[in-house]
Amino acid sequence: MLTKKNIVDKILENKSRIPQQPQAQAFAPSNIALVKYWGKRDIELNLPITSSLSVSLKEKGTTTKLCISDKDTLSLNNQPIDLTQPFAQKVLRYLDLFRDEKTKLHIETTSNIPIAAGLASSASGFAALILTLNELFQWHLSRTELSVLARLGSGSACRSLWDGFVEWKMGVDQQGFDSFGHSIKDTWPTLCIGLVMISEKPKAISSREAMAITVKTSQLYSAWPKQVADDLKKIKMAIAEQNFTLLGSTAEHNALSMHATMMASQPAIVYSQPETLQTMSTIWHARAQGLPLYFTQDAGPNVKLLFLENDSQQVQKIFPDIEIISLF
Ligand code: 2P0
Repeated sequence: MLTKKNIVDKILENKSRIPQQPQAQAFAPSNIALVKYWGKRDIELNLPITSSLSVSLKEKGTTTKLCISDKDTLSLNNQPIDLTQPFAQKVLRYLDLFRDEKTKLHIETTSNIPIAAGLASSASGFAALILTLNELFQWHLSRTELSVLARLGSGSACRSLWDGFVEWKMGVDQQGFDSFGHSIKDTWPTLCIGLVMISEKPKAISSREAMAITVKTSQLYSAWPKQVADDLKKIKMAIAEQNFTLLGSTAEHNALSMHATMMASQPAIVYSQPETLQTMSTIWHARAQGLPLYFTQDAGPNVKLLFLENDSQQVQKIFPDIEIISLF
């Protein structure tokens, strides 16, 4: 079996494993998938069964600072984190792929999005971490190489290396050297995302675990790869033609289909809460009244509204508490 270490060693051949400067810092945006990544063909390397496509949240994401230190320490949003905690273990195991044994680091990570609430915080987290390592060790790697390395931390992190629309091509290589994000050049300055926060609590089941159960046990999963292929074509066409109805309806249908595959798993995986369904119902009602408002939902109960800038006021009338996120 190929390990993460095998892949890192190939990419970092002849590159330094010790810091070249005392500290470094970088930011990476979070991203929301319009066509979702759900299911792996290689669990160790986070290689997906399908491609996916996201939009980055521009200023919402994670800033990571790494400083050389005499021992490892970690803080999250200025709170020290016990290194035995699963979050710290995940970060340290990832760092160990890249550094020599003597290098100890103080890791400061701050995020302006709720952690573990289905808002893709691990995506921006690992993307920021690999960008910071690239600086600290002065590797001068390309965005594509960094995307491959970010994927080893968390699949969706490979899409957080760029602003705007990003496609993650699944690739076919066993080692995953052709499985990385690439930026789609088209912009859409009037496209908006609104966050309807239903819960900030950490999810009951990680998406990593939920994906594995879905692939293994859901009979509906066999229909998913074909749907993703169809949805990707539609979303790319929608972006190229700035066709908002096509973008919104495709993203909404893709998210609901992903959740349907999960609900058909054994045990069933249900991320929605009563308020999630209530929010969907409100959206469908508004749409029936003529408002072009759509949604997407990730591995959590929160709902992300999709709408155009011109409709912001109308949307805020219905959802007064939403946070509107600029994308371009
Ligand atoms: C996505 N999600 O495309 C999908 C939609 C959640 C629902 O990517 O195991 O944290 O680290 O590769 O990237 C969340 O999964 O999973 C995710 P790992 P990741 O955004």
